[in-house]
Amino acid sequence: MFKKILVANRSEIAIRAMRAARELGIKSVAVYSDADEKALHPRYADEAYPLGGSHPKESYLNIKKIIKIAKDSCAEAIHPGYGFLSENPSFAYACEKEKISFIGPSSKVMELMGNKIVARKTVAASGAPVVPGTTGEVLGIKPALKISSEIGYPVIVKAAAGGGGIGMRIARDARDLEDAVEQAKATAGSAFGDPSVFIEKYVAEPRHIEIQILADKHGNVVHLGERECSIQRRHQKLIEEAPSPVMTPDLRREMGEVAVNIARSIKYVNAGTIEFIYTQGKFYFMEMNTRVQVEHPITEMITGVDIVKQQILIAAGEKLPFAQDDIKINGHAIECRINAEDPLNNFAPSPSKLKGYRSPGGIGVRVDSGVFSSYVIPTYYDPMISKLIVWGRTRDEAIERMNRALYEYIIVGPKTNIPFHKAVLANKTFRRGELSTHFIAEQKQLLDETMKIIAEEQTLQEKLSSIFRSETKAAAAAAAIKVYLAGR
Ligand code: MV4
Repeated sequence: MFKKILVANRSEIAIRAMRAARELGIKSVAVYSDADEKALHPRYADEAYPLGGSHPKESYLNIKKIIKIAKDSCAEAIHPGYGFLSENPSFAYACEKEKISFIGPSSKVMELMGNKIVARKTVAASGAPVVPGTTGEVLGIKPALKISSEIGYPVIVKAAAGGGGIGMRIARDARDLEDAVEQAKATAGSAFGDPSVFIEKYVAEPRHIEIQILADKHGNVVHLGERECSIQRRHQKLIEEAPSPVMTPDLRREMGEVAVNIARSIKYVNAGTIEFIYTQGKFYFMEMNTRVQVEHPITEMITGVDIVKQQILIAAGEKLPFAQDDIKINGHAIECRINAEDPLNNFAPSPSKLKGYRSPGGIGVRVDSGVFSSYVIPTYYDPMISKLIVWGRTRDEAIERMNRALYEYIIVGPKTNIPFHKAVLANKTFRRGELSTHFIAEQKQLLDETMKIIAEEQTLQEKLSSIFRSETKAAAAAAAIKVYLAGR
């Protein structure tokens, strides 16, 4: 087992990884940027070293510095978290070269799945269903027109180096196609330095359902069921839940087996996620994520498996301690991403000082965060304040519990998306579980509902702000809670 690992990330996911390390008796090394000098993650660690600079390029994306700190501090492994360097094959390769265990797959497998054309080909060869479309790169408008008329319009043009929706273009008919290909190529070229694109039939109102897998170095692969991630806005997930409202035991077995086969076919090692789009009982492979995902806690809540701990154990060469039949799904979990952003101003980031902060608690509530009262949210990184995760015996209980937890949350300072979450949870279509990736775009009344909720809570928020302006910290916290509870 490792004695010490470095966590090459910040905020809640850095703390998440260090918590797993601590439970395993492993020392943790944090790295931090100038902007994160007062953050929680360097304090949680056993050792912490500055990266210098605040911009991601100077700090959390600086491969050389991170590798040097790992070597100087004698860390035997690096956990990359999500985002930043987590899916960068050059970083995984640098670790391999320096004989540092990368807590993730090999750089080769990461590269394979990073190219969506190669991933699509590889995965189709494993027998997994892919959306009808091109076998490889689209090499001109003539073959693009040919394949598109064969599969039928509308089609979607996607960047090989893409993911997260960058460089995607929909073509409604043959007249649209040339522009779509040109624009997709241009965006992909400037965003990724790789203009290659491919074409798929466009699936109109899909759900985004993903399967969590774990694969060890001994050829054991299991899946931990699915997550429904359809509630997203411009490719930013907002609410995730597990299980999916449309899942049945048979469909889970089928999607799970497909996901496990994909992992086996590429000799995958680490936690991983196979993303599918789902429509009308059918599902198709989209992408594979080779990192731990933001929303992994909902799977932990319904399976009892510590996914990050398993990542570390897998990297250390341990065998998975359970087989597929040992994995049982228990109850329902929901995650709301709590962001410092203004839902009434196009969700613009609203990073500022947390003048007052108290997170919810009680039965079935988990808050993963890297913030605290008086913390200043830096402008350099994504403005997530926390992940609020609840568990309930049923979906209805989980929804009510999330609602209750959102109402307990005190955040004074930045604008947050909490009122928007409350609006989604109250939405009848959401309550019926009738979701698609277009849910937020279609449910236009959500913003009006959000505005109403903000108006209703304005007096309360003003009282809280004035308390935190005028009183000493301890007195303010006590007074805020009193006002807050009276405000219900
Ligand atoms: C699609 C699609 C419809 N048809 N592919 C978006 C990002 C990338 N993960 C794949 N994406 C999509 N691919 C076909 N053939 C619709 C989407 C899509 C989407 C997928 C998952 C989650 C949110 C989404 C939002 C808009 C579009």
